[in-house]
Amino acid sequence: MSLFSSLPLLLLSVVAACYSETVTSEDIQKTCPVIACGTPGINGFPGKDGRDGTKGEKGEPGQGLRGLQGPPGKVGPAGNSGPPGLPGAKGQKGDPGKSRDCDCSLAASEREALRLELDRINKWLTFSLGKKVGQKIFLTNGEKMTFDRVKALCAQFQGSMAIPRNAEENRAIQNLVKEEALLGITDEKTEGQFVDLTGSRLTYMNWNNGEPNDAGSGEDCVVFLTNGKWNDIPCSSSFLAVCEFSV
Ligand code: FUC
Ligand code: CA
Ligand code: CA
Repeated sequence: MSLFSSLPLLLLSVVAACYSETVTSEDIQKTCPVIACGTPGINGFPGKDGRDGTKGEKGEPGQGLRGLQGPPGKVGPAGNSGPPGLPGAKGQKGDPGKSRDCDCSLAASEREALRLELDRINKWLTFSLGKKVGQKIFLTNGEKMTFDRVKALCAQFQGSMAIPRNAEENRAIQNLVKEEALLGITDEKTEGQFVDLTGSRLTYMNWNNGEPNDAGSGEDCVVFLTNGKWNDIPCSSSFLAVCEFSV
């Protein structure tokens, strides 16, 4: 190795020795001014400790005694809601409800008095009219009108057009009327098929001989003749109005 190539190394060793913390001023006087060319220098002092290395992996648990248990952790988030619970116990009986048919503003004795009075008036009317059959009564206002107008009139009084459903009812109408009267029967929808005003087929009929004949330009309404027989007639014709009411 030549002097020139080893010189930088030599100088570096000297500088390192000058800046070492462990070197005393006395040592500096001994070492620093002396640079003997051609002869190898003495070894410098060890350098400063290097920087800390990277953190190592976690070690195995120690062998000593285990420490005391730490305090409990924070409360976790609420869990999902559980399934529905069992039905509760049956409640107590409630207060009496209000009936649609009962005017509870009246005392029971007042309601009873009203009911008796209605019964009495009902008997006078039935005796006077004398036409009650079963739970039905036929009434007339004595006026002649068309089918549509009779239908509206009866509905206005919470009744419906007269329809004799059996021989007894037919006789009751015969006793009431002294002229031809309209019945609540029509074959307007299907020719020859007479039905009531709800569209139901009839189970009782009392046609006059040769009727119904749908004569002329057509006959889809029905009149009750004075002999108790029935005849189909045009709905535009006017006859006696008779209604039936349930009693
Ligand atoms: C018969 C009836 C008709 C009409 C006419 C005067 O032909 O069938 O409905 O009453 O008589
Ligand atoms: Ca007809
Ligand atoms: Ca006829």
